[in-house]
Amino acid sequence: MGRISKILIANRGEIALRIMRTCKVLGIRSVAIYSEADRGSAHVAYADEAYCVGPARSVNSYLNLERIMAAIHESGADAVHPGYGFLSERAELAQACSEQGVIFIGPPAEAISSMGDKMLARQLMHTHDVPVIPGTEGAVTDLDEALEIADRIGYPVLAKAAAGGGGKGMRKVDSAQEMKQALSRAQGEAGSAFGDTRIFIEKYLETPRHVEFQILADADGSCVHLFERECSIQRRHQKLIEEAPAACMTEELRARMGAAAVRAAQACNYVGAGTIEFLVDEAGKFYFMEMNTRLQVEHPVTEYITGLDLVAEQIRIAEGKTLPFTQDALTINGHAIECRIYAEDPAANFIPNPGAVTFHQVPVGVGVRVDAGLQTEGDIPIHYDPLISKVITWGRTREEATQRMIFALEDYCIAGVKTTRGYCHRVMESAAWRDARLSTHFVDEHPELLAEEPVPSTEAAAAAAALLQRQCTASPLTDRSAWRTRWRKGQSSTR
Ligand code: MV4
Repeated sequence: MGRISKILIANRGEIALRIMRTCKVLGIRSVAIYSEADRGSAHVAYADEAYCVGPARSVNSYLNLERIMAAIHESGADAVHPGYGFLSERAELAQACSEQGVIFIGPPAEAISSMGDKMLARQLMHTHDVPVIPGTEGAVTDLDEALEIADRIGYPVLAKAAAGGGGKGMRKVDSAQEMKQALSRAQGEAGSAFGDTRIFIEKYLETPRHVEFQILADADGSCVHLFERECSIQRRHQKLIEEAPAACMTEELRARMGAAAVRAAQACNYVGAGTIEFLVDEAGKFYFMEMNTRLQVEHPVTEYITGLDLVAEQIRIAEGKTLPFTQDALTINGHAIECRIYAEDPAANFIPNPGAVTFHQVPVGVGVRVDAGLQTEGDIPIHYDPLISKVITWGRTREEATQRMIFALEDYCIAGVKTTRGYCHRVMESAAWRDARLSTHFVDEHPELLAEEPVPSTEAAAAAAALLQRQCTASPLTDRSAWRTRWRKGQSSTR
């Protein structure tokens, strides 16, 4: 450990740029890696140096541990930030770093492995007094055992892959008759996706909310939580809209869930930034679902309500510094919302719609932040996650943050690909969102919010951007003629 002076960012797109921005603020040099498909990407241009790590396909580049370790050595980087996705939750990268004397900006390899096994994590949580969903102790070994457990906890149940996460290898079972087929299907899926056929069974929660707690832990064993985010609006097991704090939260529940989140982190000797995901049922009971051992896509909403820079905190922790605050010093300020702008077609089950973004101008304003992977134009390659950017707004209240989001999405000018912008805008204007009637089934329960939208043309987006520009230049703050008139008349500026 010790001072970090050069960080290699083992990632691409908006998160690579986000991390580099903090590096710049802290006076740390940044090293980009890129695949052949990303040669012209913004994250390559923004970095102090950049290394090609292989061809377009992720397995050959952003997941290529050998090439990445070689880039670390060649650049002389003393630390690696993995971002999210790719190698961020592979214990191998953390392990390789510690063997090579490179600082991994993330938790110890052991914490990654124990939380990566969803069944092991469940057992660990149970022994540390963190509530888990009623279900099996370990893996189910045969059909009879599965039927017995399901009978005891009551149908419907969920068969989940031990190595799973993100909804893969998950099967709902409504009755005993369905058990045999559900088990073999879940096993088959888990086997081909993870090479691990172990399955466990949980009570199926009908309409849960997804509430997660951000935690920070230092190497001295101190741990705090940075409150919660609600991420119930998802499609294909991928989050789309998040907010902090959760609209359904009470002070009492927050205190209990926050304490459970801290216990969860301490149970696996966690160090760094992490997230404990919970499901909350209609009765307000909460259950541990999984722990994410990385910085998450939706971290900016937490940054807005706490005033912290989570990447800077990660770097401080990785340098061996102790947390600069205690739990008591942390408070929630206002409300923040994130809408993810993906190159996808919402009307076609949100299938990816990659391609060339021919025009891109992001909104600005008080309480508006945009983390984007490209500037005025660029490609959304087919090889990776089609996330283009994230629009994050802050307000004193949920209503103010929503209003700012509505205008920010209207001012977002983008052409060339179909995006989730319009869909997010309709969600923001819906009564269900206003009344915070949220659950993990939100997207399915609101088909009226889906709409066929054409691919926006470059001309239309450029015209919209020009109109916005005109409104800005016509403002009394920037119009020079208005200023001159007031100066001549000797008036003080009162507008
Ligand atoms: C559940 C559940 C209901 N009951 N477990 C989805 C992703 C994976 N990490 C676990 N998931 C779920 N587990 C029980 N016992 C419902 C889901 C779920 C879900 C959870 C959070 C956010 C969105 C979701 C969408 C569908 C299902």
